[in-house]
Parts: sequence; structure tokens; C-alpha cells
Amino acid sequence: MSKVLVRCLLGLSALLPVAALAAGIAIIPQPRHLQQEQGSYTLDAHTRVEAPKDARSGEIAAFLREAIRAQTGIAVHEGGAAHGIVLKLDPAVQGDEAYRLAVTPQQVTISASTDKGLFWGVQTLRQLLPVAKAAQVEIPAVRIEDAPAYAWRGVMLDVSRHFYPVDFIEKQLDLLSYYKINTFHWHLTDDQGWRIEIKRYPKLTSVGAWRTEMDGTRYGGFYTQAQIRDVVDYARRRNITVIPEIEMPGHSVAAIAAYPELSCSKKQVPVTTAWGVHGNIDCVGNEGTFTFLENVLGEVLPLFPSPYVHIGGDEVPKGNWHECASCQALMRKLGLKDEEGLQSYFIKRIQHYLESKGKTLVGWDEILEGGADTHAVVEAWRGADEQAKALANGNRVVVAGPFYLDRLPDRLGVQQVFRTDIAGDGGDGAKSREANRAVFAAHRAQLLGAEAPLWSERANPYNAESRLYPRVLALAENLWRGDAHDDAAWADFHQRLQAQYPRLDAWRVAYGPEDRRVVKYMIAPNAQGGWQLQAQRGFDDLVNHYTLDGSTPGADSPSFTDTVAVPHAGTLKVVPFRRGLRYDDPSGFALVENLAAGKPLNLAQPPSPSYAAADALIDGVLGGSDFHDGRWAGWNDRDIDATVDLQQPTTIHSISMNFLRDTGSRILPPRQVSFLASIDGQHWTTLQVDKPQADFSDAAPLDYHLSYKATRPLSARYVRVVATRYLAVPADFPGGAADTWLFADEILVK
Ligand code: TNX
Repeated sequence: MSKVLVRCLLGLSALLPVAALAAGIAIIPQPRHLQQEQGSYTLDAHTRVEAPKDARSGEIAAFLREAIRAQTGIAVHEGGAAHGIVLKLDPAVQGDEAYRLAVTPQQVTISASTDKGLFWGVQTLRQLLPVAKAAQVEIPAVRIEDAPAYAWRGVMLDVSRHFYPVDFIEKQLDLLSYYKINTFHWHLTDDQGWRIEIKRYPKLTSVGAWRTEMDGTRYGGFYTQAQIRDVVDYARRRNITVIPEIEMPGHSVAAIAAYPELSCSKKQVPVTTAWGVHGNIDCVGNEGTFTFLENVLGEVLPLFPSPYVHIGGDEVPKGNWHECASCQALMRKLGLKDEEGLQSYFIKRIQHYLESKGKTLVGWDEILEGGADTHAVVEAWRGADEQAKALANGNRVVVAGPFYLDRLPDRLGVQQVFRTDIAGDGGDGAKSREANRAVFAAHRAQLLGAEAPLWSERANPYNAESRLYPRVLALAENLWRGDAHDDAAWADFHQRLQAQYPRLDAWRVAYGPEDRRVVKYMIAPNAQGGWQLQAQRGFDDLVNHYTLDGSTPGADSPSFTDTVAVPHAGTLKVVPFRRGLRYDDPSGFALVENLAAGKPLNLAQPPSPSYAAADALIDGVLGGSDFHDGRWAGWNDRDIDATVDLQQPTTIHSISMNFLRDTGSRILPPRQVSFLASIDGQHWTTLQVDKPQADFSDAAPLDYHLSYKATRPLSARYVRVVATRYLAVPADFPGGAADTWLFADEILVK
């Protein structure tokens, strides 16, 4: 393009009518008052940014200049100018995070009484800039007066179940801040990994940060204290407070693996790979537990300037405390009537320690069990009834339950996140809506805000962005506005959301669909003796890359959009890509030759509709270590009696079937498994009866591969497997034998 033409086009853009520019105003969260005016401000290399002389204001001005350069390519300098961008501290603008932004053809002014407000004004101004690079850009003339409805607007990331590197965290902080999320809750410890360096207890990371997966590989990672300091400061510069969470007394297996003396049994255990709730918890009856935790917190607190510290407190099975002599002695000494009282004692003791250091304790809503101190902030995750209980008790509350981003968007869409009213009555899920309404109204001032947790059993650095975005934008507006819940507000938000996607694209964010899954893979045997892999795609421009040799597919591996035929058995791996971005870890399918594949299957009792359909038993695809992987069929309090009709007399060498144990999820191995065969489907020969060894106290997922091998090949048309469940379990298995599961996959006939 000639220089003259470029100059003409640039000149032309300055003359664009207001209406065209108006289309460019699409701010999220929508400011409280926004008035569009005539004309626009021309930003170019002559623009100067002026700021108050204090350090934080200077930092905010530098952040703005860098943001303008990154977004438009225009290098603006600091310094006073009549025709520039002026940041002002003005006590007349009331509210801790409030700001005013005035754009006129002559000047851009951001004023606020606090540096917080000033920074949010800068973030709003960034949203008024176009995404494209240019020598000069027009900022539409507007008058904005803005302030949030809720003070706590948070996102939680679980870095224990899966680890996220520092640059991933920092990218998310950039995005959260852009949408005025002001709280990052960093879930740093859990059963499956301890992720923060503690100098006094080096084994927390040398041992506690690493686990051995079912396939023998080591998985883990942790942040050094220097990295933590960097992240906290990175967040501070973006108006985000980082709240650390150190889980106690439950969800502590990783710490116990490093220091077994923390548990009541003091038994050496590995860092667990099993999701769910673990009974191996910090021992309340041992003074050493408190010394340890106070020493840990003593190193954690100086890293986080936040006034709040999260100590978890959720999902604490009290069995170990019930069995432990020193815990029972303590209970009697304190005159407590049960172990719930010990939980309360535990939490209050930690709370007392934190208060001595000037910090406020935050905990999940279980901290109310046994009665919690009202100074604690309660994070409500088990529904509106728990939220009401905490409010009525006098605690300040942060709501998390409706915003669990580990629920995929087909089950928790953007619209639902946007329209959930955290000061409402809790909707249909709540038991006591009338009572909640009254409590919520009377205790409105105690409702600090809300948080969206991303639990990471199934989330990882590749797929996390598709779970966070665009739903975090809906959360951001919900909490900033507090009132945006009706149809008109949703329609308006949805339109503005579309304008954000090009920005997310420019930052290479792998955001997900609004109310669908990124992709769902389905595989079934085809008529050619191979398999057909099908992808149900959440985006039209999503592409699937796959391999058949077990390696991780890359952008140059063979690809398909909707379906592909896989001709032979092997390890199939597939990864979704979109716009050059990888969207997930590989989905793997272990494909095996199976004479029963695709044959008629008859089940005396159907499996639960919550897991794989019955055909998963005869699709030639083996289940993995995760019972949610769509390959395992599950029976709740039922036996399995499965018959396959091979449709003609067939020579059989072996029959096998896999069963899963995952005791944390109440999945038990079968008590007995019988393999049978028949010529006519009427008269059965029992070929073999197995009684697998079962260890109910081992929480690691285990695959039981049971198999009958014929000494001499037999001929049969019907093959049958009968698996019976345990009707009684050892006394120390929590909850007894009722409501347990049998999980099975693949009736493999060779
Ligand atoms: C419950 S929510 C948990 C987490 C799990 C989550 C899975 C809460 C306080 N505890 O440990 O990751 O469910 O959705």
C-alpha cells in the first residue's frame, strides 16, 4: 500500500461518524453509568500521560503506557500536556474501587479517590481502544461513573491436582484484571500435591510435590518462595489480591506423605493419585501438628500481604480422630461431646494464631461445624442453605457453589453464571427458600461477593482457559453490577461479549464455547472390523489431530473434523486444536481386538445412566484410570450379569473383564466373578470363578484384570460374566456397604 493511501485511510478514520464508533463501545463489566458524547479523542505518538507523583500512581501510568503500546503499537510518553491523558486522585469520587472516566476530543481524564479506582479506570480505558495496530486511534467521547456492587470478585485455581506454571498464572492475572476481578484464590495444597516451598520443611516439596501416576510416571511441581513473591507482586500491580489456601486438617495426604508424624497413625503413605475425600488427616490430638502448621503459616504469611488467609477446612472425615487415643483424651479434657467439636477446636486454634498475626481466616463452609467464630469469612460451596446458615451465624460470606467452573459449559453455561443472583434465595436447589430470603435480606452487608473455583482433577494448563473463559467475564459483570440478572441485561451482555472474542483471540486465549463442550469424542466399532471415532465439536473451526502410535498429537499430525475411521487396534490419541491453539491434553483410547465387539449384549440389570452406556462393554476400547472417562459402566448397589451373543458357534481361547477399584468414590472390586459359556443360551457351563483380593483401605485407583484362559479352545455361541458385589465391608470402611458401586469395562473374548 502506498504511503499516500495509508495517510488517506488514517485521515478517514478520524472522520468516522459517531454511530460507527458507538458500536465499538462494549465494556465488560458494563459501567454503572455510561454516557456517550459527541466526537472522539485522537490518541497518537504525541499523547502524554500525566499522573500524581506517588509511586503507585506512577506505576499505574506506566502500566497504561505499556498497554497502549502493546495493543495499538503507539508509544506514548509520560509528562504533562494539555492534550493528554490525565490520572487524578480526587477525594470527591467516593468508593474504594470507584472511578470516573471522561473522554473528550481534548483530553482523557481518569479520577478516583484511591489507587484501586484509578487502576480500574485505566482498565476501562483499555477496553475503549481498538484491538488493531495503527499510528493513531480514536477513543469515543464518553462520560463514565463506575463502582462495583461487591467487593470480593474472585477466581480460584487448584494447582494441586494439576500444576500450572508461573507464566500461565500471570497470563490469567492479566485477563482477570482486565475484567476487574480483584481476588485470586490460590489453592496451593491438597492430597495430590503440595505446591509451595517451605524452607523449614523441605520434604513438603521434595516428597509432597510429586506423585506416581497409575502408569508409573512421576507428576508434580511447586513454586519457590521467590516465584510466589513475583506472582503476588504481578497481581498487586494489576489490582488483584492473592489469597493463599493451605488446606487443613483434611485434604492433607501430600503433607502427611512428607511428614507421616502429622497423621494419627504416623504411617508412611505415598502422595495419593486418587481424587475424592481421604480419611488420612492431620492429627488434632498431637501438639506437634499445631507446631508444624504454625511454622508453615509463619513462612506463608510474609509472602502474601492479603489480610485474608484460606485454611480450607472442608471435607474432614473424623474416623481417624475417633480411633486415636490422644484425640479422644483431648476431647474429654475439653469437655467436647464429639469429633465435630474437635474440628471446631482445631479451626479456632488456627484462627487465633492467624489473628495474632493480623490475618482473617477464610474457610469452606464446613468450618461452621461445631460452631465457628464469627470473625471468620465463610466460603459457601454446598448451597444457599449453608450460605444462609453462615450469614445468620454472623459471618461474612463469599459464595462459590453456583460457579464451579470444573462443571463443563454444557452443564453450567455463560448465561447461568451471568444470571445467578448470589443475594437471591438459592433457587430450586435450596431447601428453605422462604427462610433464606429473609436471612439474605437481613444480612446483606455480610455478603462480600463470590468466587468461581476451578478444581483441577480434570483441568490442566491446556484446557483450563476453555473452562475459565468466557464464563469468568459473566461472573465479573454479575459481581460488578450485582443487578444484571434479567433477560434484557443478558441480551445486552451477550452482545458485548461477542466484541471481547477478538481481544481474547489477540491474546491467544483458548476460550471455550458459551454453553457446549469444546469437544466430545465417541468411538464405536465399525463394519470393517475397525473403529469409527467421532467428534462432537463445540466450535465449527475446531480441528482434531490424532496419532495411532501412542505419541502426543501435534498440529502437524493427521487431522479430521467430525469423524475418522481407525482401521486397526493400537493406542489412539486425539487432541483438539482451534486457531493454532491446543485445547486439551490428549484423549487416549486403548483399542483391542475383541470377538464380542459390536455383538448383541444382554444385561440382567442396566448400568447407571450417569456413566458409560452398556455398549462400552463390547466396543473394543479399554477404560483408563478415571471412572468418568466414558469407557466404564457403573452399577450402584447392583450385581452385574452380562451375556454376549456371538451369533454363531465360535472358537474361544480366553474371556476377560476389567473391574475398577476407587474406594474414595465408593467403587469396590467385585466379591466374586464367574465366567460361563453356552451353546444355546439355556444350558451354561461355569468355566471359572474368581474371588479377587480386596484392600478397602488403599485409596489408589486400581484396575482388576480378571481372565479365564482355556487350556483347550472351546466352542460356544454365548459368553456370560456374573460379578457380585460386597454386601458387607470391613468396619473401618466409611459409610458401610450401602451405596457402593461396581465399575466394569470390556467383556473381552479372544
Ligand atoms: C469438593 S469444594 C472439593 C474439592 C474437589 C471438588 C470437585 C471443596 C471445598 N472441596 O476438593 O476438588 O469438590 O468438584
